Amino acid sequence: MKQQLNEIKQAAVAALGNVSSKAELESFRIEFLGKKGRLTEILRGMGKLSAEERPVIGQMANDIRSFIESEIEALSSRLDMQLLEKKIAEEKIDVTMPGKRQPIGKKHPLTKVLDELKDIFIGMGFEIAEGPEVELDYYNFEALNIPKGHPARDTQDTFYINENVLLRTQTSPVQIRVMERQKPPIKIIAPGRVYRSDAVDATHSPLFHQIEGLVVDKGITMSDLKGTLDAFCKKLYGDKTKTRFRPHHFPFTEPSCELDISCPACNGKGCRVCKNEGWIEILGAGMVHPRVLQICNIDPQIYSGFAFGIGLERTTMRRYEIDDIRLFYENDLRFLLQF
Ligand code: 2NM
Repeated sequence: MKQQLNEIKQAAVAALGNVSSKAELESFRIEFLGKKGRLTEILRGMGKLSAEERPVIGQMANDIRSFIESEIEALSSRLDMQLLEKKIAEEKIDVTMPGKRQPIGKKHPLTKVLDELKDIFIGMGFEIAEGPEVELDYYNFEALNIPKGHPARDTQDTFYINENVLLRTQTSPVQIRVMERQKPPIKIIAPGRVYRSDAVDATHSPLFHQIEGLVVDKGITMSDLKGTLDAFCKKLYGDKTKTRFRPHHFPFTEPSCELDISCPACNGKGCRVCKNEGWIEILGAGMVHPRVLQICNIDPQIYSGFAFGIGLERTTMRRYEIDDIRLFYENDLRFLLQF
């Protein structure tokens, strides 16, 4: 039996030398240590042995079993390691491969100029107010002292959703809403989309953007209007910029004016940019009509205010010498990548 056991050990060592995969290793284990394996067969015959022989053979069989088990264990980890190394080699990343270029986006020119305008007004202590683009007739017209029958109400100019609901034609309704719920002092700008039923051409679009400003407090006068807007123009167009206020008419302000700046291209001498005028119209403004304050429950005997409105498209077109408003909305990268 000793002889048989030694043969099994030698056979096991020889067989192990041919094992090159986990599957082969498992077959090997079953062949030698399995329920019907070669070592197990031998141990079954132990009953026939004498009392003296049995512990000696038993000890020897156990040693061989331990030896085979530890060989299996060692080979198993070697095979695992080989498998891992193979996997790592196959998954190697070539860091010299060219990467995928991620194009970096840019701000739309309207957004750039809007951000600039907002920064200037925030620097002067204004807060930013927002409101609905789908607005009530009341806030867009009635509360702004634009009576029924006024040309600005003409259905040709306004997109009506029904008799009482429309797309706002200015951002002033935002300011009415603020005055309704917030008592003075009020110092806000209301930037946003506005809508007018205009035919599209180089200077008209049914959707455009406005920034309107409003200041209401005790003792606000035309001097505050002039000083604030003069400072704004100098910040936007440079310190040398001169301003000129011309009388105008708006239903929601009294008195009203338009503001011109000296042409930044020629310093007022006259050129192509200002069409030889030397001046360029920038915005409309005025002292808030007492009736508008009254409607918002602000006592015009105690409070007064000024307001103004600037077109964002017009301002941006002037800034970058863009001659067609439609370029803003076409998303043509040849245009957009220039800013
Ligand atoms: C302009 C010109 C003049 C204006 C008036 C108001 C309000 F709500 F206070 F009545 N908001 N904006 C205003 C005044 C707007 O745009 C050219």
